[in-house]
Amino acid sequence: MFLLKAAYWLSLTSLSYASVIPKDHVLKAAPVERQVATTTRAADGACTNSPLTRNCWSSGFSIATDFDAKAPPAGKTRTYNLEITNTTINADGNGEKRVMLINGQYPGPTIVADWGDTLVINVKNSLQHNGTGIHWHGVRQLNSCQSDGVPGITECPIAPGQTKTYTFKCTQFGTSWYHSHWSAQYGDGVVGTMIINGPATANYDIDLGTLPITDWFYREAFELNEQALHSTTGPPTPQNILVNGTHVNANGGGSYHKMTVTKGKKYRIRLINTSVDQFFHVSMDGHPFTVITSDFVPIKSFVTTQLGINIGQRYDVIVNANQTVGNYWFRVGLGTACSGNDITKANIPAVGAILHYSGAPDANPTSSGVTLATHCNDETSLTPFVPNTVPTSIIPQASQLDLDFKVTAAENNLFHWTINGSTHIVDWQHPTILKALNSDNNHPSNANLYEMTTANQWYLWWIQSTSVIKLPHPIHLHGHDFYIVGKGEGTWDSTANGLTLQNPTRRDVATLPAGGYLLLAFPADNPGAWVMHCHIAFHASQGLSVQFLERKGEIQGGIGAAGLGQGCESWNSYWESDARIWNMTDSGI
Ligand SMILES: *[C@@H]1O[C@H](CO)[C@@H](O)[C@H](O)[C@H]1NC(C)=O
Ligand SMILES: *[C@@H]1O[C@H](CO)[C@@H](O)[C@H](O)[C@H]1NC(C)=O
Ligand SMILES: *[C@@H]1O[C@H](CO)[C@@H](O)[C@H](O)[C@H]1NC(C)=O
Ligand SMILES: *[C@@H]1O[C@H](CO)[C@@H](O)[C@H](O)[C@H]1NC(C)=O
Ligand SMILES: *[C@@H]1O[C@H](CO)[C@@H](O)[C@H](O)[C@H]1NC(C)=O
Ligand SMILES: *[C@@H]1O[C@H](CO)[C@@H](O)[C@H](O)[C@H]1NC(C)=O
Ligand SMILES: *[C@@H]1O[C@H](CO)[C@@H](O)[C@H](O)[C@H]1NC(C)=O
Ligand SMILES: [Cu+2]
Repeated sequence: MFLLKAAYWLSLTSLSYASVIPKDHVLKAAPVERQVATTTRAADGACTNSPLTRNCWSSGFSIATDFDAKAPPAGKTRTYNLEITNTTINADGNGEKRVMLINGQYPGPTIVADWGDTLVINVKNSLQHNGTGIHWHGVRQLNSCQSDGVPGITECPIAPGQTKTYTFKCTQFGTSWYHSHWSAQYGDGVVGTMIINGPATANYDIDLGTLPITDWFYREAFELNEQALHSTTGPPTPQNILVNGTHVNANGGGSYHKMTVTKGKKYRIRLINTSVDQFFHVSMDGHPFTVITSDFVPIKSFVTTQLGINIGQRYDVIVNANQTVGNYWFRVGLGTACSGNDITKANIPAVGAILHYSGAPDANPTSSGVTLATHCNDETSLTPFVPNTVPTSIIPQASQLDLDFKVTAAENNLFHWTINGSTHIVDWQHPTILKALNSDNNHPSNANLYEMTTANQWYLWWIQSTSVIKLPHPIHLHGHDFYIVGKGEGTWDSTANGLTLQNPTRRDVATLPAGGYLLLAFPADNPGAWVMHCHIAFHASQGLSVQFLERKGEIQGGIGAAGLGQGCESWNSYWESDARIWNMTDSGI
């Protein structure tokens, strides 16, 4: 099955491909089957990236490059200015809702760079009464942890009126998003998408860009978060979903997002789940997806009629516009096995968006499609294109992190998740890396801090649910991709049975199965302080998080550090002044 797929895209590259890519980059090619290209453009003999040679990039760099080892060295510097303001928006025609937006847009501007470029992003906090901090989801931040954007871990929050500059190199390529990491704030609109151009494992003609899918609540995120913190019946449910920032609503208003295509071309669509609390399943009527990435990791491409996407996860897919000219539904189904959503009960034509062929009438589709799944489990068969092996020796050294919860009746039934008995609460005024740079090793127990001390040693983290509340949790790691060595229901038996050490799935968000375990491995190859947390915003606020302090003595003053102390001075003077009208009520992240 896979051989055919590999042959498929290799067949679309020119014969001179092998002679221009350095030898260690030449793929073990399966017998090449000739196929008719869907585009009129010819293959590029120089092996630069083009519709028929998406596996190429530039001299010495291709889809076969080990991006842990190197990235194109002399990239451009690209500068973005983002300003967060307090405003209102009517995203789905249901009426104005109070939000916090980036440059007045929802989603915020798409940040675009090439593999190897350096991004310089100035974030101005123009809110009157909130701090902020922006995290560039999935970006490795190699030696630039000061730009990871997690208040209380890698910075003090940006105080009202202040600007912070984030500077980092794009060592990987693909699709991602950025969002506020300051309490519940991203649920109020502080979200945008990112594209880092690079090679790909299958060919396409046109990049349609990012397609963020999110749950949409009619009430404000901070208010919902308070409700979730003091609820024993679980978080509130959303009233709608938005595809690329828009959708119809249950009362008949709003509009569908439309993607226009030309028959005969192939399109890349970058799917991102930017939800606060929704697992989605997506499909395109009559158009199977060729999946080429999971998060920032290129995978051996495969074809599927539907995909499940958990919060924070991304899949880049290619759609072949080879059907009869017309309109087709892009369908979004909810992982109703793990969450509820009012929109599933609404009498609307479909939940999703429209694939519109040029030349077709402007109308809602009448197409039909596959029945979408409702489970909340990750996709399987995600095989990284560049293989890696996790050493067997780490299995007996697995560090257990037990997941449970506690309810404090005396604090109005405050609901907290615990990891090894402790709820993660950050200290906005004393971020971990500032302490590390000041050689202050005094961390409170609710810092949930685990050290990774040995350079380049592999560590295996065993997240084990021990809770009577059995829910799937999308676990996200900063500063690294992790390798998913094992997962399952129940308790891991500590043996190697059923584990994957040869080229396991590699990504930055993985779902902990309900009531089960997740075994995540990664080497200590990036000094910094990196959080690993559940990406359900309500659960992160309820403390479902830990931080890894990795090689603390080697944390770089490096790029971005100049602002760290100054940022804390500004924050502390705001936080200790009368200008502050609210307290922190959650974990802070
Ligand atoms: C946003 O504006 C509203 C209405 O003026 C105000 O009540 C709220 O405090 C503001 N929020 C922030 C974070 O500045
Ligand atoms: C989503 O919207 C943005 C901004 O309008 C646009 O650039 C992008 O192409 C859209 N994505 C898709 C897949 O249609
Ligand atoms: C996004 O993740 C949430 C939470 O797990 C899930 O409920 C939702 O279905 C996902 N959305 C998509 C489009 O996969
Ligand atoms: C259309 O494209 C898909 C995906 O590449 C392919 O599986 C299918 O066979 C094609 N159908 C036709 C009618 O060419
Ligand atoms: C968490 O607690 C378990 C059980 O007490 C213990 O074995 C384990 O070492 C702790 N985890 C870490 C990373 O310290
Ligand atoms: C914030 O917390 C402090 C200490 O608990 C308390 O004195 C103060 O009244 C609180 N402020 C607000 C606005 O809730
Ligand atoms: C942030 O602003 C929202 C209102 O916009 C408010 O509910 C929340 O308490 C604020 N949080 C802090 C810690 O200032
Ligand atoms: Cu969770």
